[in-house]
Amino acid sequence: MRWVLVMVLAACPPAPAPTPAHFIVRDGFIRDPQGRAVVLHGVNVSGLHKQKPYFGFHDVPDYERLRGWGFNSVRFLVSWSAIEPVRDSTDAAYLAELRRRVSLATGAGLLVFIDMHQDLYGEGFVGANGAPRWTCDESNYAAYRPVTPWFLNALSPQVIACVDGFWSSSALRTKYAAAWRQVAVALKDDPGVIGVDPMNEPPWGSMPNDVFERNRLAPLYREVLAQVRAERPDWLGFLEPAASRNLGLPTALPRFDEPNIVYAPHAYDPDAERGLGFRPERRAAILENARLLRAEAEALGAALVIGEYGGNARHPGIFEYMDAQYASQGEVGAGAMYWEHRREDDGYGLELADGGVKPELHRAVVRPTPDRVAGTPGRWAFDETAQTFTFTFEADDAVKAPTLVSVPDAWRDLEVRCEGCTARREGHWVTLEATRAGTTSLSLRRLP
Ligand code: 9MR
Repeated sequence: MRWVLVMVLAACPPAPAPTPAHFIVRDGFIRDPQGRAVVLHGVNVSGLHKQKPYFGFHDVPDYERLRGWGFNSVRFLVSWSAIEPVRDSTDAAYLAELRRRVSLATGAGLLVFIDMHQDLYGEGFVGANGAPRWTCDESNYAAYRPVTPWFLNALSPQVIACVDGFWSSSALRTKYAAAWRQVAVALKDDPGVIGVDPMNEPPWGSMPNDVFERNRLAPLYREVLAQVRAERPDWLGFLEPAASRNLGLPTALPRFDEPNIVYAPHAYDPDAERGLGFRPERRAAILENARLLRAEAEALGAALVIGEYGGNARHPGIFEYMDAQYASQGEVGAGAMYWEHRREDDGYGLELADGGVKPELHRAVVRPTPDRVAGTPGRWAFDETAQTFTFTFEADDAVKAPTLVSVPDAWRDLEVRCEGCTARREGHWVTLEATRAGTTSLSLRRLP
């Protein structure tokens, strides 16, 4: 006989966030110290970090607002240009401010991993960011003529020259890893920082992308991991494929000997990225791509976190686009980080310039999501018409801590159905205790 427990739960005040300590990767998932699978569901903070002054508006109330929407994590952007604006000279004031800014997020109970960002090589190119100006010859910056959309500039001969210059110089790569060491020194005492994403959307320059991933990118990742793990041996490596993955080319990254690897690709629809909006018939392609990303993660022996997904709410189809992303993440059990937490009316920002929400975007992105799972996560999904979230997992009775599902605070009253578990509302979560090992199913319906 199967027992179905039906309850109506009301929201109650937040409980303290679970204390993070030592995270690992096992069987395709990040695991917390209690052995629970951790599903990162967060935002990128933010494009404002790409240029001087390298930080944005984000303060404690902003992070608390994100918590109230059910987010549990932040991909926090740093820039090599900010760390080492002048060759061989680290900006200590930047690193001190970085430490303070990151602590605002972790203090609000968010888990943080650090992304060293770049778009189009570096600061010397108009509209680009990442590597400091001194890392490439000035003649390249002078000859550069940007085109739109921005990412086509990856084909600029001058950008390619600088990218090739970086990948062919072991001295520059070592300096890059040394900049990472400085980040680790600055942040190593913060237990809420759980890992590093060594390079955003790595550009492959003029090399074949598979040769690049094997012979250039993987060695850089090893070098960066060695540097940061000298300070924080427990930090997870959120490793991205070459930026060519955004064009649909499968990754050729090799399996790493280093432990605790998270595969951290990005997921965008190419037409939407070109500003054309999202055609609903592209939903199947989003789902299929997520399956391929999970297969690539498995081949790497890694967990899967989609480090960026997002879109411009002014463009057609934003709800359908983000709904497809949510469905794809739930189908393959992927963590995912929205690009980006910014205030802007015409852009990917999660909020309007005045701090208001973008309703169509919000409806698809601010939804219940598994946070900690005492066992192996199965699928989760959301039925917009029925306003119902469903989630199944295989409960592991060796894991004693409860399963937590993040639920937006605005979901005041819920109808909860639990098969094989009991549930209660606690802070930003519905907390589940499995009553037996094996398949456990939860459904949450938002009551009007
Ligand atoms: O959304 C960002 C856009 O406003 C910038 O012009 C562009 C170049 O800096 O970067 C966009 O953000 C991208 C991010 O840096 C990397 N992944 C894709 C993001 C969305 O296009």
